[in-house]
Amino acid sequence: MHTEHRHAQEMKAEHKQSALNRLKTVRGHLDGVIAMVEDERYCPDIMKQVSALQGSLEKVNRVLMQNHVETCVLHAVEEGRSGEIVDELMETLRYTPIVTGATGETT
Ligand SMILES: [Cu+2]
Repeated sequence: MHTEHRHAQEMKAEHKQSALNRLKTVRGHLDGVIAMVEDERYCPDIMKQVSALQGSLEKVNRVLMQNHVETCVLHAVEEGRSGEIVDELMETLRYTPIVTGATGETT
């Protein structure tokens, strides 16, 4: 049922930078965790780092969600496509445990 979405709205520069910075930090962190597994480090220590990575990725989604609301969603509402965008938002919430406050942190 998913259609390919064009990103008609440019990302806000601050959100783009924030998302990129966070993702690149995750990449470096992930390399460290891979090295931990290769070294057969203590399992709970590795799990702690994986959990931290998951939290970092949730924050990326939070940034992307904020960008999406501030650009695409507002634009869609202005164009009178409210129903369509609400459906899409509800679908998007599946990807974001952050809406439940699971990560407990704001950016
Ligand atoms: Cu968007």
